[in-house]
Amino acid sequence: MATKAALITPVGASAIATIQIVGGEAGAVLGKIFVPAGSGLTPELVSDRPEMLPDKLYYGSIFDGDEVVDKVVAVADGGGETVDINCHGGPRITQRILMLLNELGVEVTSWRELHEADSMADEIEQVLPGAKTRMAVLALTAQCPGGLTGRIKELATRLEKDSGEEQSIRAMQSVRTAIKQLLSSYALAKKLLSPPTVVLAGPVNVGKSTLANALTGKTQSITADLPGTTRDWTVQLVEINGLGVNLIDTAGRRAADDRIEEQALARADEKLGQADLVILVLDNERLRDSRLEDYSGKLPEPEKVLTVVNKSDLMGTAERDSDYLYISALKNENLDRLREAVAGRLGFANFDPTEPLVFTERQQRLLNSALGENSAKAMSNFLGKIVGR
Ligand SMILES: Nc1nc2c(ncn2[C@@H]2O[C@H](COP(=O)(O)OP(=O)(O)OP(=O)(O)O)[C@@H](O)[C@H]2O)c(=O)[nH]1
Ligand SMILES: [Mg+2]
Repeated sequence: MATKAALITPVGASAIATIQIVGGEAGAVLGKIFVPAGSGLTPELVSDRPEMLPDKLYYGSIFDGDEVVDKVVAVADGGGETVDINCHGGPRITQRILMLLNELGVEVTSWRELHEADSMADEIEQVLPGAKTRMAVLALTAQCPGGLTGRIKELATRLEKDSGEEQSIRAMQSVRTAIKQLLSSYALAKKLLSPPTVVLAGPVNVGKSTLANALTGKTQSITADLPGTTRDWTVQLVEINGLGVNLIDTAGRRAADDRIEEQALARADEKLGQADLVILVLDNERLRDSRLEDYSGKLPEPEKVLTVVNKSDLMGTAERDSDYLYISALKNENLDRLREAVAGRLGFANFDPTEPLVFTERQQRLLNSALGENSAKAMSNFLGKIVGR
């Protein structure tokens, strides 16, 4: 295997960063650039280098020629195939050490690739730090030993039963159906782990920004009884029924007054194009003469548009159209129903985080490979790889 190295701590300035070298040449490569303190020599001049004992910390210097790049603490594992260099955490230092390693023939890569997960437990560990909500954490941690692990093991057992040919064909059929069902959960996992974009759109002055503030629980957007208040769009990460979403508030739509407003509307349209869901906010007046022609061709397909009528507190006993959800952003009315509707449109109506969830591309690939196999043994082999040994 080629010797590889990666920064395994987060990118950016920090007190300490760790660069890990993995592969048969890891120890030898370290020897070319690292000199333990006390020897007073540069790497080229060390002829009688004391052997670095495994699993011991060595304080010393990383050299580029005869120039000291950084004072570091290095440690090599028993086989000498993994070396950690704990250096100072300035990006220039870490980059320089990685460049030095690269010049010595080491392939510089990402920490993910350095430790490519081959089991679900590894994958959970890798994905968990990116989970933005409690529900995402619950869903991930539920996948091992239960959840997806449990389901995969159960499917493998079904395939491994030593029975007649006919039964084996039947088992494969039932496992295929179960796999297809599992594969459909991957879209949900992607949304759970990478917040979808929800855009607030609608005419001016209907209360989009007031609604944005109500959903985020902060006074982020300026609101005013002046049409055209919002210009640049804003984005906030909001939790909606356990799901993290990027909520975007945009400029209200009307015939633009000036060039700035024209630009604001163009930017709002750009966001509409990126939306996983658009909350189209109207008020009762706009609803009555709503022709929405100025949106023609700008809104995404109808399944991605949720129309709400705001300012219901001003409506008194006026008749309500059952096609729409009536809310009051100002008085906090029906916002729970709105949250439910948003979660529902994004596929999370009855989401149970303890149910099996396919949450990585590797799992998806292996499940697809299992689907394509024609023997129970080959299918179960792919399933085994998902769980890992
Ligand atoms: N009564 C009542 N007033 C509301 C409600 N929501 C917003 N408003 C008021 O309506 C006015 C406009 O609200 P904004 O939130 O600024 O409206 P907007 O849609 O963001 O407007 P633009 O940024 O101009 O497009 C403000 O005076 C709000 O206080 C509501 O539910 N009920
Ligand atoms: Mg606004």
